[in-house]
Amino acid sequence: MFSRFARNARPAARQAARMSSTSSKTARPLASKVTLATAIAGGLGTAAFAFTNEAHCAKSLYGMVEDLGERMTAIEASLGVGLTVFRSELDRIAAIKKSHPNNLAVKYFDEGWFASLGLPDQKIMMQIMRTGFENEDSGLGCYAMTPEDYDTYGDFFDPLIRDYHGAAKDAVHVTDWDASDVGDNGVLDVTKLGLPELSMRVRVGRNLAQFNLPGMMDREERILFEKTIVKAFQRLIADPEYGGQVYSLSPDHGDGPNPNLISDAKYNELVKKHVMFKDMDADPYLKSAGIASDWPYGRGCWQSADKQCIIWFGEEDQLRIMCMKKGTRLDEVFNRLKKMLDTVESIDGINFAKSDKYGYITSCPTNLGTGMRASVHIKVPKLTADGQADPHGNSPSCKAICGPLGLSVRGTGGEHTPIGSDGTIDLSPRARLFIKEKDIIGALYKGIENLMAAEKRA
Ligand code: ADP
Ligand code: CIR
Repeated sequence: MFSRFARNARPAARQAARMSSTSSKTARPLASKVTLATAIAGGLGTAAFAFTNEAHCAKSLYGMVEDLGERMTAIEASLGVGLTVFRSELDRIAAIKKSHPNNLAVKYFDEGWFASLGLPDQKIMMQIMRTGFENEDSGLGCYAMTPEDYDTYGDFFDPLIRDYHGAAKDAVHVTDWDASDVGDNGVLDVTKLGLPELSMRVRVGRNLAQFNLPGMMDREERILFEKTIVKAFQRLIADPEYGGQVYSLSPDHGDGPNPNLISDAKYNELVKKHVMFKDMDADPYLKSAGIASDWPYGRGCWQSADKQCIIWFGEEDQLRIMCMKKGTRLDEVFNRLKKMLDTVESIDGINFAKSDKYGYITSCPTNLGTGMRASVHIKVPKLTADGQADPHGNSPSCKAICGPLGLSVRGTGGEHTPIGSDGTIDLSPRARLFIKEKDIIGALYKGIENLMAAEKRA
């Protein structure tokens, strides 16, 4: 249920960003009623404190404004204000419930529960849902707008998350990177499976607790985030283990030029090399969610001198942190990523958003928990014969083999890109939540073994 305490607990820096935002996008509410009430109470409370110097006076003012907020919510709910304001969206959602039963967000959206929320929370819920009702074919259909949304709108999110991740009601996420007992005493060597060097990549999604998630950010907050993270990158650049440089797409920094700006040609070269992400503005799901807004402000990456460590900023999650190289030992990229993450987390001001129930917070509920996708590019020409010409990398026969094995298949340029003409696919375990990190890398190794056996049989 909507928790005013969760809303009030929104970190101060993010409150300030929301309150001071100059964005005119109606889809992005600047401040919820309770946020506003808190600010008013904060102002009044401070004045009262100055006059009387009695903490309980400020406290009782907070209480009064909170009570007022609750009463307003009750009045709005009983008048059905939200049901009128959002009638066309709600009708659209009701129609999609029938036409697209696999759209999970639409499936778990309950109009009666929505009506019980105050108008500011209804606005946020609509933004969370927008990608799902503007893109009826969504498999998941929603993105969180702030790290707290998973609690604040838990009545909606929790059953959806447990359905998507096939988890019991009481399952709690556990983080564990110690892969010393996985494979051959921690060694995951694909030459033991008869394979040559493969392109290997392990990434995690991370978000800083003090910022909104990318769907709720405005241009000002995206630039502020970029400046914050680029400052943190200086620690990596100064470290002989990493070094490297920052590549940024922000045309300017609002208050002056962007020293890390790269040309279009350099950007395209980095995309081709799998270093930078694709144009997010071309993704209808991210566009509807507001995640692609203000493109290309606040977008870029840092890459280490040896090119193996990369941190994206401003994509679907504020940060995607990854290790990537051609090699034979999966454990090497996995362990290097863990080491890099420990270094990043030790930097002042880096505080990853985390939930007791769901582990690391990500924009998309599919990535919650570990936020991890571990993948290899691997050649399976027989299994992909029916998909090599498909522009979105869809090979029904390869998917039929991989699905029951808990594996996802993508094209070699990432999600929704074609499979290589030689039958090369991007193979990764599907699970992210209620699974340990070490078991994901173990599952990738086992998955490669199973897939190669299926390719031999085909
Ligand atoms: P994500 O993995 O972050 O969910 P994508 O599937 O869009 O996102 O992939 C992002 C980029 O990473 C793409 O350029 C893709 O080709 C590249 N990539 C993913 N796995 C590998 C790999 N094992 N080797 C090389 N590049 C990879
Ligand atoms: C959907 O609902 O189909 C899209 N929003 C994609 C969901 C998969 N998650 C992801 O790419 N992070």
